[in-house]
Amino acid sequence: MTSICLLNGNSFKLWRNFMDLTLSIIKPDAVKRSLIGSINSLIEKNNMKIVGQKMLKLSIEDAQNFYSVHKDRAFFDDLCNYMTSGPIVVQVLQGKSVVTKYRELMGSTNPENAEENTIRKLYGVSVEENSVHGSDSKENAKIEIDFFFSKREIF
Ligand code: IDP
Ligand code: MG
Repeated sequence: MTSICLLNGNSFKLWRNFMDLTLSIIKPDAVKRSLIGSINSLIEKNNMKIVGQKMLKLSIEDAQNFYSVHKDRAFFDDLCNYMTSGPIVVQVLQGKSVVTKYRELMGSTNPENAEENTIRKLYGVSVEENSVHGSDSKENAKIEIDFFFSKREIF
């Protein structure tokens, strides 16, 4: 009986509550080089589930809002120009401790310092064009997911 209960809808929703969500962005440099499939494959091989995904192009205002935490940094204008230079893929990832887990798979901000087999080591071009974004905390993950997704777009 227990195993049947574990499979019913309510129990599935309860189980989902133990799984975290994070926001991932496949940045313009990676989309331009046709790396969406390769990056998604790494995400899935590492037991993170893509539960929301769409391609879009940010306006300059979108980029400035999304990266407002960096507005006083010297690289802010360049970063916003780069993030609006082409389409991006925004994704919601689900998994146990997925915020930390995806940050680990991404690697360090500067690809030169990133660990072997991380996305940024494999595909990053420079400290700016580093192929992917991932939320840095559970709190920011919620804010960033809400920035891009409505509830009906997350499965
Ligand atoms: P993160 O993406 O690893 O969390 P952040 O410090 O939050 O790194 O920076 C946001 C983004 O800004 C980086 O992913 C990168 O694209 C860009 N960036 C960060 N530091 C620099 C820099 O020193 N020069 C140019 N771009 C930078
Ligand atoms: Mg960051």
